[in-house]
Amino acid sequence: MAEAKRGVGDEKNDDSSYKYIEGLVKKHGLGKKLYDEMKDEREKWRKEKINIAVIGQARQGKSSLINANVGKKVAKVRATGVCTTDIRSFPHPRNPNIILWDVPGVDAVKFPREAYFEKIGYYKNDYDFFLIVTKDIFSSDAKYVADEVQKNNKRFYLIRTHIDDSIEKQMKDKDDDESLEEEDIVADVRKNVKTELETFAFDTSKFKVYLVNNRNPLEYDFPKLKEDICRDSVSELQQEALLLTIGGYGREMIELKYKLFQSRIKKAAIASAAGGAVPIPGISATIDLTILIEETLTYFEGFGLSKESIESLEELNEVPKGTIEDALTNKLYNENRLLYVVRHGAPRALSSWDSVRSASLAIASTSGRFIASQLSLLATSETVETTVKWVLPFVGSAVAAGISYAVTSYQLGCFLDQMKKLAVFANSYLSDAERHRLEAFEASEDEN
Ligand SMILES: Nc1nc2c(ncn2[C@@H]2O[C@H](COP(=O)(O)OP(=O)(O)OP(=O)(O)O)[C@@H](O)[C@H]2O)c(=O)[nH]1
Ligand SMILES: [Mg+2]
Repeated sequence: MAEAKRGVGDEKNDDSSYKYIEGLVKKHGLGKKLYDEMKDEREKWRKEKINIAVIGQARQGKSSLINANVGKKVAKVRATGVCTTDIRSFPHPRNPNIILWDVPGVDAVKFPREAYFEKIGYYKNDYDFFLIVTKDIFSSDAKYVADEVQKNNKRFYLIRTHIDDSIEKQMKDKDDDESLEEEDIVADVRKNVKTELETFAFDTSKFKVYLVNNRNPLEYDFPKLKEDICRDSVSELQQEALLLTIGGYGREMIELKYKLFQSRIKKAAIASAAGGAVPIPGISATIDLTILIEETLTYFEGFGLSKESIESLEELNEVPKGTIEDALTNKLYNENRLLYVVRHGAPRALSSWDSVRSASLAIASTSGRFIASQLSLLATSETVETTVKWVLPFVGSAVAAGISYAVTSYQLGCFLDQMKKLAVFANSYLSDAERHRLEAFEASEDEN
């Protein structure tokens, strides 16, 4: 095995990585087959089907929970009126293979226990996990559902909605001279829910209850809920699909995503190497650019750092439009001009073999030329050279392929590290915004 130092972003350049790449090159050779294989590998998560049942009695906040999870109003929310008791499905707008099912709870008349699982399409829809929703107390029916689900080795999450309402009501009801903090109320609700669950013989050391406000998925236990859903995934593919679709903020979430993106870098770099073997002068940098841009934009979206995500973050935090976006853009501009150009200037590349071969559209633009010039500087750097030496044994005489691998791997690694910092930055901004929200809330209480 070749002796070479690791390049930044090349953390996976260990023995198993070496064998993985060597095996792939032996099997497919360098070229279209390997390029396509690596593209399929990076896109596989989109085909992963996940059915999530959101279950509960009428008017508990099921539809609102679905909307809060997908970040869009897909399910109809009603304050009053006759509620429907049918089963409805809501494919995630960004990934139709992740489907949230709005499912009525056990009901003595329409959905009695004996026929319940048959009626809710449990066997047909093959739900992967359940979100059991209540705005008040969990009943023995919730326990019944949880037990059945567990028998089938499926998982469930207990969700108590309307925590914002509970806080508001208690604040209003308190005596004038009583000192009551929001945290006290939340702690109290937590304690009560635990006691209720113990009444129904739930093992509360094993199952937590997530207190949420469906009107703001950044608050209370919502981020933790998303994080646990992703963390509990039954396979890496399921986790990738969940992380890239339902996402979410929070420090832990950033770590999970960072690890996922690290594992994608190798696949992107191999694809680049496969393309780099094409003996067309000058094409190597073009190929790097195509894959590099697409992969980088995937990380931006995944981290919730796309312009669209930042905008909805501002809305949820009720900060003036542009506040977080401007702060983020300034930081990026000052700290990593190349990444700034990718986020703000690069057209989304067409990552298909044909577009790669017929020269990327991206390279024709001013931003594309800037990125390409930076990459060609990088191609001659010492860091890249050491990785090229490492990779050369299996790309043989195709030095261009080695350079493609090394440049893509190094540059994506640098971008990823910078994006992680940006995600942490946006996250800390969130905490500030949350603090402001609380201050505003307290001020309005003073006025009342
Ligand atoms: N304050 C607050 N209101 C909520 C929350 N979740 C839901 N609501 C409100 O509660 C009402 C019912 O919410 P839905 O999401 O329609 O509840 P549902 O369980 O889907 O109701 P049905 O489909 O009619 O059975 C609506 O007015 C929502 O805006 C929450 O966490 N906090
Ligand atoms: Mg509903």
